[in-house]
Formats: sequence, structure tokens, C-alpha cells
Amino acid sequence: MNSKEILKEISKQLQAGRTKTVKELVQQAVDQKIPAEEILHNGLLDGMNIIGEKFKNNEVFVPEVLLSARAMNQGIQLLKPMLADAGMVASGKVCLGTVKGDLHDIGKNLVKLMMEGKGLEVIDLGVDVEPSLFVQTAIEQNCQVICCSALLTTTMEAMADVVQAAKEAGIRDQIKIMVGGAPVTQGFCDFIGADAYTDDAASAAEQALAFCQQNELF
Ligand code: B1M
Repeated sequence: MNSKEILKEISKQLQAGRTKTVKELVQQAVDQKIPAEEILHNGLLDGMNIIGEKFKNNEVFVPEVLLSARAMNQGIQLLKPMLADAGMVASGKVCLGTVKGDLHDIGKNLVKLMMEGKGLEVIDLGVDVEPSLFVQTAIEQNCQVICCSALLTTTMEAMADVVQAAKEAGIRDQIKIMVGGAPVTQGFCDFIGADAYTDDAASAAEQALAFCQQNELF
């Protein structure tokens, strides 16, 4: 198979939720020296976007989406060494999680990977994270940035609670709060008083690094 065919097949097999085959194809793509970003965007994410559309149109349902999500996460794991520069010295510390009520973690995992690729130390709080846990972790672990991901219009509101919790803990002016995820916008970020919105994982990593570098003066 040539590069284009492999990427198309990765997308197709991801849609079918065939984790083992997706992993084999991703490895084949890596062996053929297809750049990791291309495998991610034109293979894995392409398949996940198609599944997302089908999910929206009730053509597939939660079990199928879960299988695709598992294939996606496993495929990403194989790309990890290529997307993250190994051996970088930690240049800042952030805590990251998907907000309360929200179980979507693929985007969050990508954000984590990209941030680690920039040399940041990432404390991954997982999914369904209470606002107070973001703040408590930031305080206890000395994080410079709190990063919140949300995929549901109903859960993005919880990001405002994180901002509020940081105010109540008295650390709002010592910490940067970043928000992202499909329904989140710059307008929403401004509205809740967070510090930055980015629409993809790579920009999130760049922004977090910039905050950590500034934050030496905090
Ligand atoms: Co969910 N789901 N889901 N789902 N699901 C969506 C989000 C939805 C848009 C599907 C649809 O209807 N089209 C819809 C939300 C509608 C809305 O609120 N407007 C939806 C729904 C309704 C639901 C349920 C309510 C369905 C139900 O049960 N009836 C339910 C909710 C469960 C819950 O969380 N409480 C649910 C469940 C699930 C699964 C468990 C089956 C599964 C999640 C598995 C998992 O994550 N492990 C799932 C999935 C996979 C999706 C879709 C298909 C794919 C999401 C995804 O992973 N995309 C999604 C449809 C879609 O997005 N097309 C959908 C790929 C990922 C890389 O993108 O996370 O956006 P994303 O991350 C991007 C950017 O947003 C950004 O970086 C990434 C790209 O570089 N980013 C950040 C993310 N976080 C960031 C943080 C940052 C900066 C950037 O700074 C801190």
C-alpha cells in the first residue's frame, strides 16, 4: 500500500473499531516514514471525525464510538515517541483534565502528548474532574497552568466553576487557566474569565509553554 492508501485504511479500520488492525497499520505507516502528524490527522482523526458525523446522525451509537475511541487512543500511543521529543528537560508544570460530568478524553490525551512534547510536566487528572481538584492539585503540585477540556455544551459550564474555585482559593492571580474542546470558543473563555482558549492540541501546548516561561515571575 502507498502512503495515501495506508492512511485511508487507518481511517476505515478506526471507524470499524478494529484496534489491532489500526495498531498494525499505524506501525506500518511509521515504518514507511509517513510523518506522525500526517498519520494522526489524515488517518486517525479523519476516521474519528467521520464516526463523529455518523454518531450525530444516529447512524452509529455509543458502543461503536467507544470501540473507535479505543482504537484511536491505542494508535496515538504508538505515535507518542514521534510526537513528543524525548529527553527534554521539564520547562514548566501544568495540571490537565476533562471537566466534571464529561468523560471524553481523546482530545485531552492529545493535549497532554503535545505538552509533554514541549517539555512540560503534565499532571493528568483524568476525566470528570471536580473544579476543586484542579485547584487543589495546582496548589499542592506547584503548577503554573490549569488546563480544562470539555466536549459537551452541558459540561463546558464547569470551566467557570474552575475559575471561581481558583478565586476562592486565593490563587487566581498566580495561576493561568486554559480552556479548550470542541464547543469552547474564545468568547466563552473571555466570558468566564479564563486566560486562554486554543482550538487544537498543538496550539494549547505552545500557549502553556509561553505561560510557564512568563510565570517564572509569579
Ligand atoms: Co460523545 N459527544 N457523547 N462520546 N463524542 C460528542 C462530543 C458530540 C459532538 C457527538 C455529536 O452529537 N455529534 C456530542 C456533544 C453534543 C454537544 O454537547 N453539543 C456528544 C454526546 C452528546 C455524547 C453523549 C451525551 C452521548 C450519549 O450518551 N447519549 C455521551 C456523554 C458522556 C459524558 O461525557 N458524560 C457521549 C459519550 C461518548 C463516548 C464515551 C462514546 C466517546 C468518548 C470516548 C473517549 O473520549 N474515550 C464519545 C466520542 C468519541 C465522541 C466524538 C464522536 C469524538 C470526540 C473526539 O474524541 N474527537 C464527538 C463527536 C465529534 O467530536 N465529532 C462526540 C477527537 C478529539 C481529538 O477531538 O476532543 O475536540 P477533541 O479535541 C480537539 C480540540 O477540541 C482540542 O484539541 C483536540 C485537537 O487537537 N482540545 C483542546 C481538546 N481539549 C482541549 C483543551 C485545550 C485546548 C484544546 O486547552 C486546555
